[in-house]
Amino acid sequence: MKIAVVGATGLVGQEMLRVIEQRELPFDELLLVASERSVGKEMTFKGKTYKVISMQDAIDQKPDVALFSAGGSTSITWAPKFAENGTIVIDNSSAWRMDPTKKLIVPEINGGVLRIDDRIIANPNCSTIQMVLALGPLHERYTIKRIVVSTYQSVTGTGKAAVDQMMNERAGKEGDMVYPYKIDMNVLPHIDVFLDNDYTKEEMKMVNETKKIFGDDTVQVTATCVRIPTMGGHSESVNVEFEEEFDVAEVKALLSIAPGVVLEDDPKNNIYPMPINSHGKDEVFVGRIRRDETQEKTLNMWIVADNLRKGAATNAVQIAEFMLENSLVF
Ligand code: A2P
Ligand code: 11C
Repeated sequence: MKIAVVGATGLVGQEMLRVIEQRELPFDELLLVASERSVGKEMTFKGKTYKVISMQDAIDQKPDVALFSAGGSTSITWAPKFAENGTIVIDNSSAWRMDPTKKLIVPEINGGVLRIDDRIIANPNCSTIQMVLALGPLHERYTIKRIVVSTYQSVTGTGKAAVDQMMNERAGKEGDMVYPYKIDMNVLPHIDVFLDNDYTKEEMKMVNETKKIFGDDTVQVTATCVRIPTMGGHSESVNVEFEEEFDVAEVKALLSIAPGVVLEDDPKNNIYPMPINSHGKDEVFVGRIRRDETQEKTLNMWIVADNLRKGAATNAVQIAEFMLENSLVF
């Protein structure tokens, strides 16, 4: 088993390496790949020193699996070249997610659709992953009609340069601006680019990816995605209307046994999910579960996860684990 981490020097790439180590993903050989700028740079992993190699060198070494997190345009250019050479590409960018010939996977929800001939597999957007993981068991039981979601997303979702912008602002230093405005001590209702319908691309990812992962176009989603000056961990306020009536105690019971979900819901003792507690964790945390008193069959909840872990690196590594466990890698 030869694994390549493409974008190994980036925030998600670094997290992928930590997840590979912590989850003990088995491999015989590891290739660390980044842009020409980083080729030759030395990186240490599990006590061993590796030299960063180029995309072409990585292709020539025919890895079995390549975990990509190097941006959409890099994926468009390079993922097919790896795939043509027999490598299974698990791609964290938005490049292939809505391509009808590619699967969009959260293993706990729809891993079962993966097949041995899948060559480019898309990892969903971080804010979508944490939402569908928590809502999947409820959709199965009560059938979701409509989701209204507002997000509170960390600067780590944008990458290293955004973390630098926030830290420079905090230190009163000059530096490059990644966002159109200051982010520290501010809130930006703007993630990714604005589209013709005045929603952002991030908001439409939540709409379209949710339907694709659930395999159900009838699920209505409307989203407002917001960047807040937090360091690690996306939070979501979710209002969800079901076809069937539910019982709040049963909702909590379902979530308490849902794979990858941790219920943190004890308001009397101030127990609820917070991004600061999600750092470095693979689970999705759910709390503030309560009936919407203004509308029938409708629930409010609060969902938090480390966007670099389950929202990106962990989910990608879990797709690789799923392929291995189900003999879908040859
Ligand atoms: P590099 O460090 O050499 O620029 P982040 O989102 O945290 O900024 O990380 C982006 C990752 O994608 C980095 O590892 C970066 O490598 C990598 N990357 C960016 N452009 C390319 C490219 N054209 N080919 C390969 N890797 C790339
Ligand atoms: C953010 N969700 O927090 C984005 C990052 O489509 O994979 C990931 C963008 C994507 O800014």
